[in-house]
Amino acid sequence: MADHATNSVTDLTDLYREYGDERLPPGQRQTDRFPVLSKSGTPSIDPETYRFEVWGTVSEELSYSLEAFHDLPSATQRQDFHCVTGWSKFDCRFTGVTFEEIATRAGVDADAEHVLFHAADGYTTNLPLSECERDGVLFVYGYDGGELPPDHGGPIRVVTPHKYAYKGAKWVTGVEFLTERQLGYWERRGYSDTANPWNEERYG
Ligand SMILES: Nc1nc2c(c(=O)[nH]1)N[C@H]1C(S)=C(S)[C@@H](COP(=O)(O)O)O[C@H]1N2
Ligand SMILES: [Mo]
Repeated sequence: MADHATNSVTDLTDLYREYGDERLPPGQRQTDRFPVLSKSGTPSIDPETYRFEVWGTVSEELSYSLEAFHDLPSATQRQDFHCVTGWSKFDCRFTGVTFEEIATRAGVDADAEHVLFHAADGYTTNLPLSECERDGVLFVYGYDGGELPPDHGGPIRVVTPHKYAYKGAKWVTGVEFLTERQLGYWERRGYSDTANPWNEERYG
């Protein structure tokens, strides 16, 4: 794994300023714990056979082993984390590979407009491409200087600090680029597709 100590930390905890004056979104309460929320428990993932794959409207489909993924250029960021069920955790330190890095390597087609993230537990979640192409959307494998724990989505999860956390797939196995929107697991079950915490976009 990349040496976290040598990565300088980019502070993204001020991104709330795009949406207003309050760092804590309305209706949220701050917690120092890091609760675990999963639709169906933590899947068992064999790090030897795990693959991180990219397909769809790209010029080059990608498939990384965990080892190869850890060798990609990495970034460490300080971010806040907002769960739609009402808790927020400030100042999470995440290390991983930026969305931009992966998109560049895949060569995203000009007509790609949407992204569907796939996960090992059958979970999916979607975002417009433009909402992925920004600082903070990170494929995370390190948390607070250590490995990302399995319950929190290790070996690799997505984080989306400008959205409720259900937009960040834990145990991510695939990134699919699309010309048309395809709704994810919770988006099909009534959660908001836009999911902006500062507008309290909780339900669709
Ligand atoms: N693969 C997968 N990713 C997921 C989920 C899930 O059930 N499966 N739950 C989502 C929800 S609703 C939240 S709030 C966050 C919770 O992340 P945490 O367990 O690390 O707090 O993961 C999101 N990503
Ligand atoms: Mo959630």
